[in-house]
Amino acid sequence: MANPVIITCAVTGSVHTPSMSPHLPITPDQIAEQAIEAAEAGAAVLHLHARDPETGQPTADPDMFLRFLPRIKQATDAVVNISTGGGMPMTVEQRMQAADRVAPEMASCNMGTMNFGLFPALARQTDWQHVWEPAFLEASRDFVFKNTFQDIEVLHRALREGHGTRFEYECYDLGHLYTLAHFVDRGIAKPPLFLQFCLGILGGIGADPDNLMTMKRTADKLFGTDYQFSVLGVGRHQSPLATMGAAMGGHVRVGLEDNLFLDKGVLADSNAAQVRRIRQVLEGLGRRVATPDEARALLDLKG
Ligand code: KMH
Ligand code: ZN
Repeated sequence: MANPVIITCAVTGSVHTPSMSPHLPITPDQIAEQAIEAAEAGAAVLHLHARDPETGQPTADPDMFLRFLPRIKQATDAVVNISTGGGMPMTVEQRMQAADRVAPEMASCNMGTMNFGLFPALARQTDWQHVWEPAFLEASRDFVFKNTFQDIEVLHRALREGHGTRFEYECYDLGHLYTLAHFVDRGIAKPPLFLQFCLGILGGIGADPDNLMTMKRTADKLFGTDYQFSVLGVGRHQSPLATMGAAMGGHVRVGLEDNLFLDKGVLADSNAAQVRRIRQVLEGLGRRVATPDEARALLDLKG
């Protein structure tokens, strides 16, 4: 029987700006409320970033995370996943501070240094057309998303070995799967692995079904049965690629971090709206949505 499907909800991220949607949660209260509602709608995992409530800019300040985490933990049983991806232009040391303080069950680990086109630059999505946004293009132009071998190792030493945290391995291209295999070979990354196939970031693999198949085939080759995968397509690719991933036996990620819309031209009025939508699709496919404890069992989380 197929595993239940883990829905991860990435609640706010660090790329979209408050001016793009009035529904993007920014303040600690908004992040807590939307995260709780997403969990109630069926998200077993909450992927969390923090923002400065005054400016809306991403922040790595652990105290800002601590303004919403206790509320989320008190109200839900969802797995808390703290981003170590942070936002531009934080250093890796800054990006991992919050996870190091909180010792979460899960944190993200980005599997390679890359150019990272802030995707709203390509798909601002007001009508799901690709709209070129000069400000975003400019911001992405000379940005390097730094995730060196050393950075990945430092994250494992601090979080995996230090706190028993497991990772959402963010893989934006095929090479990232090979990098992960290298860390498995060295005994630094340990199965069961939770791979997030991230499709559609400029600088990474494009968002199309053939590429998703290739990511999956490559992961099969490298990791055999010792892994679970989830699919994240950015912007308008979110729902179709998540659906395809689930049909292939994978898990799904939705949320306003990756896509602001619910339908063409219609902003999602909350993260929960996207969770409810994908849940409906999954149940229509005959798949059951995983509870947080089922996610913990599948991914061998510390609980
Ligand atoms: N924004 C996503 C495409 C992280 O937070 O570590 C990838 C991400 C990175 O979620
Ligand atoms: Zn993130």
